[in-house]
Amino acid sequence: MSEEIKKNNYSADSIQALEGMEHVRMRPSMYIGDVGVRGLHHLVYEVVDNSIDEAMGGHCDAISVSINEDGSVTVEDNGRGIPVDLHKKEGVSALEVVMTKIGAGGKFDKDSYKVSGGLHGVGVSVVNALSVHMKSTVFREGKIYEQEYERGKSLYPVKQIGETEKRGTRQTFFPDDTIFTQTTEFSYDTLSARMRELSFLNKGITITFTDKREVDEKGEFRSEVFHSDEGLKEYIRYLDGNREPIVSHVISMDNDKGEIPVEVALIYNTSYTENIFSYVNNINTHEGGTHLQGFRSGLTRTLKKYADASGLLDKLKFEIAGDDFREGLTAIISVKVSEPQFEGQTKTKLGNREVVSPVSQAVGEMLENYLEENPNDAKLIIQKVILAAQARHAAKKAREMVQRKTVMGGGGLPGKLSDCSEQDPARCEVYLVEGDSAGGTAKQGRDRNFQAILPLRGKILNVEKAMHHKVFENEEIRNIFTALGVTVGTAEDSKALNLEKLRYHKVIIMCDADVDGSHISTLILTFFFRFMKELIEEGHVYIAAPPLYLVKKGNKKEYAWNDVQRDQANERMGGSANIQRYKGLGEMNAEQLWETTMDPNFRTLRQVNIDSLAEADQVFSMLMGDEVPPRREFIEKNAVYANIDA
Ligand code: 0RA
Repeated sequence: MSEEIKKNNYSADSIQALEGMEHVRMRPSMYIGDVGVRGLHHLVYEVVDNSIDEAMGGHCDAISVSINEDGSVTVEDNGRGIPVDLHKKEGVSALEVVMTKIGAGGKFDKDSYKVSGGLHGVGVSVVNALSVHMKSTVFREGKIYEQEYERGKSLYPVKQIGETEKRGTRQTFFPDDTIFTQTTEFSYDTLSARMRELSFLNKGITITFTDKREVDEKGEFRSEVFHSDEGLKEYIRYLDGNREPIVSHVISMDNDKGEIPVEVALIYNTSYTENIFSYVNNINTHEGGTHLQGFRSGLTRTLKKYADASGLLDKLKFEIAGDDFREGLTAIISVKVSEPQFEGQTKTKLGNREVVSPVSQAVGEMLENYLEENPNDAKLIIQKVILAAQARHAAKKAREMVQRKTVMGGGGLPGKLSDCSEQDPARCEVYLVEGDSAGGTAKQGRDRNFQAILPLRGKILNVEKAMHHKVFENEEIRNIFTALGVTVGTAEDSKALNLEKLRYHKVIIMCDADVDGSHISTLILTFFFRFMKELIEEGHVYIAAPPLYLVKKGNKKEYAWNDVQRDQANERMGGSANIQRYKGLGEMNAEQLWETTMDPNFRTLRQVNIDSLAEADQVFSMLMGDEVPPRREFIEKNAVYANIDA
C-alpha cells in the first residue's frame, strides 16, 4: 500500500470514528439509557466493568474506585494494562482505538473473557465521548503511558511519562455537564451499593471505594472495602441477615466451568415474601427471563418430587402451585451468557432460550443433593410449602373480596376518600395523609380540581411481618387499593398488578416531619414495595416535604426545611425573629399546608425510585423486620430514605 492510500484510509477511518463519537454525544440515551442520575452512574459501571472483565480473566484481583475532590471519578485495576502498541489497521495505539472508537472495546483480544455485553458493555469510548475530560494511564511492561481526551477526542498521541514496577490501568473522567444537564454529582450510596453487589457477584476481587469530596472529623475520607470469598452465599447472608432462616445452611452451587456458567444460592426464611434476584453478566435482570424460568422450573420440579415421595402431601386437598414453593425464599441466580439477548420494557429480561435447561438442571441437582443430605431441613421446607398453599387459598378469598368492591364497583370508593373532580388520571394526584386531623386540613387546603385526599389511621399494617391474607383483610390497605383503582392478580396465581385503571398518576405520601412520620412513610413504602412494586418502578410514588419551621417577624414570614434555612431566614429578618417548630402537619392551618407542601408551584416532592432492588429489599427487611439492633443502628446513621433516591 502506498503512503498516500494509507493516509487516506486512516483519515477515512478516523472520520468514521469521529462520527461514531459524535453520534454518542447526539443520542447519548441510545448508549447509556438516559442522561439523568441513572445514566450518569452508568458511566462508572461501564469503566468498572472493563476492570471486572480483566479480573474474570484471572489477570487482576484489585480494583479501586474513587470519587475525586473535583467530582471526577477514577477507576484503577492491577491487570495487564490496556495495550499501547500500534494498532495496525487504525494506525494509532491500541489504547487510542479503545478510547476513541465506538464498539472497539476488547475486540482485538478474542481470547479475553469478555461477557459484559448488554446494558453496559457499550465500551469505555462511550464514557470518553460523554466526558469533558478523560485521562487514561497504563502501567505496562515497566513503563507508564498516558493519553488525555476532551469530549472523546484525543489531545495527543499516547506518550510514555515514566517507569514503574506496577501493572494496570487507571481511568479518570469528568462527566460533561452539557450532556448530564440534571446533575453531574455522583451519589455515594448508589456507587457503594453497586460495588458491594459486584464484589458478591465476582468473588475474590477486592473493590475499594473512596469518596474524596469530604473528610470526616478524623480528617479521613469515607471509604469501604468490598471483598467476598464465598460470593452469592455471602450475598444471601447479607440480604437475609435480618430475617430468620428455617434451614441450617445457605444452599448454593457454582458451576463456572460449564458452557453457560451458572451460580445459584438460596435460603428459606420465616417470612412470607419471595425475593429472587437474577443477574446476567453482572447486570440485574429486573424483568427476569429464561434464567429465572430455569430456576423456577428446577426448584418446583425437585421440591415437588421430593414432597410427593415423602408422603407429606397425602392429606392435602388441593394442588400445590408454583408460588407456594417460593414463599419465604430468598435466592440469587447469576449466569454468564456470551451473547445475551435482552428484551422487555427496560431491556432487563433475558431472552436466550438455551439458558433455561442448564439452569434448571443445575438448580435441580443442587437441591436434590441438599434435601438428600439434610432430611430435617427438607421436612421444614415442605411444611412451609404446605402452609403457603393453605394461606394462598385464604388470601385468594380475601383478595376476591377486595376485587369485587373495586372493579365490580360494588362498594364504590372508600368513604374516607375526598376525591378530586378532574377525570384524567395523568393530571390527578392523591395524598395519603397520616391521621384524620391532618387529613381534614389537607382537604381544606387542597385544590379539589386535581388533588384527592385519603387519610390513613395511625400506623398502617406492617406487611413485612403479616401473612398475605391479613394484608388483604386490612381496612387501610383495602382503602388504598380501592382509592387507587388498581387490582392484584387476575389469574389464579398471578400477583401481577394491574395499573391500567390507576386513578392518580401521582401518589403522594404526606407524613409528619418527625420519627413517627418517617416510620409511617416507611410502612406505606414497604407496602408499595411488596405489593405494588410497579407503582414505584413507573415513578408514581412521591413523598411530600412539609417544612420544619415557620420564621416570623412583623408581617414577614418564611418557611424553613432545615436548620440552615431557618438561620438564614432569621438573619434576613435582622435576627430575633419568632421561630415556630412544626411538630406535625396538624400544627399547620390549611393555607400554610397548601403554600408549603401542596401547591405544585412551591412544594418539593421527592420521587421514590428503586435503585437497586436487592439493596432496597435488604433495607426494607431490616427496617420492618424482627431484628431491632440493626434497625436502630441504621436509623441513627441514616435518613430513612437513604437508599431510595430522592
Ligand atoms: C485486552 C488485552 C490486554 C489487556 C486488556 C484488554 C485490558 C483491558 C482493560 C480495561 C480496563 N482494564 C483493563 N486491563 C486490561 C492485554 C493482553 C496482553 O497483555 O497480552
